[in-house]
Amino acid sequence: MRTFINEEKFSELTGSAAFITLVGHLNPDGDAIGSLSGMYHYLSARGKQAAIVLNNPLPDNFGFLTAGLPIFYYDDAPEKCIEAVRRADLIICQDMSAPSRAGDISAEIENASCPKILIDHHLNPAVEWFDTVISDTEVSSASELVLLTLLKQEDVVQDVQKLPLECATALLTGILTDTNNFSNSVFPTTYDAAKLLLQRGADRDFIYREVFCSFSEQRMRLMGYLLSENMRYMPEYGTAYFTLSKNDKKNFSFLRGDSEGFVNLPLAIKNVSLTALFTEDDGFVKVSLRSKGDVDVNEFSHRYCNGGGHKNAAGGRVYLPFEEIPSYFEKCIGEFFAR
Ligand SMILES: [Mn+2]
Repeated sequence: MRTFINEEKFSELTGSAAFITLVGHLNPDGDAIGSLSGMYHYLSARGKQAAIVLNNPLPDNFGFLTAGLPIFYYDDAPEKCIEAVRRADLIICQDMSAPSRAGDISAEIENASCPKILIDHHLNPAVEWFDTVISDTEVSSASELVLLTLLKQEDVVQDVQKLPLECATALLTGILTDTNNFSNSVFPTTYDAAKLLLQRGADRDFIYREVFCSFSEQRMRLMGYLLSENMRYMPEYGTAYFTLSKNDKKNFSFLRGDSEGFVNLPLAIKNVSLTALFTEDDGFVKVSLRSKGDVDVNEFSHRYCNGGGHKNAAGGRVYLPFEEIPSYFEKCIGEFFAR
């Protein structure tokens, strides 16, 4: 659904700002950093000063998008993040539906008096916080929506060659990651966007290698262990899930980002249409959910996991002792599919 598109207002607000602060969601993913890095390179080429503010760093395999950028993480340097928000003439939030999704910097963003823009593809954008909202749920990613927005700017006017190469690389990375390499959330426009970015010179093979083929041996062994030892299959509900404990992480020298993509694996089982990965954290259990077809994990997460997202991809948190997760989840699944 297109709730609101206003490229003219985007043009006006970015045109009159000298320093622009770009913000993405907590636990940033490839689309968050792809869309932010893409926007950063576009604004830089237009002579704007900009900074990127995130709650916490990304997995190392996205280092090729962050190297050399003025990017601040609240976990490492809260004062730099606060300064970047306070000195901004304009704040652009991307790949997040509300300021609260930014993590510990949220209150600063809400209190900032400068204009704010939202560019996002999630359901129910919190429009009340923003001066203009560019929202479309029928695109693959925030990165695709950033591309559509930039193509309409008067210095680009549908000529993708006018965008910096680094911008094209970053936006294609966001599309590749949010669609899991074009396997989900792909719309006809997504291929058009990818075509334009390739024509601009983005190197798909390079991006694929960096993002999907740069993990450690230990990560591969952890994946094998989870699939063979921890995965539980509930054929009567077309559901498969696994758990990742702190102990498992320790045994396999877990690094941030190592479990990225694991939740998708059981979807390769013919009968499975809902998968979940539960990861033990401090004081809560992180939940990742994926589904095929009409099974709505956004709804599942709202009902049982204190979260949400998209129909076929959602996240959340459960506040239960880790060992109680299997019985809780299996009860929820029985209830969810009984309706
Ligand atoms: Mn996204």
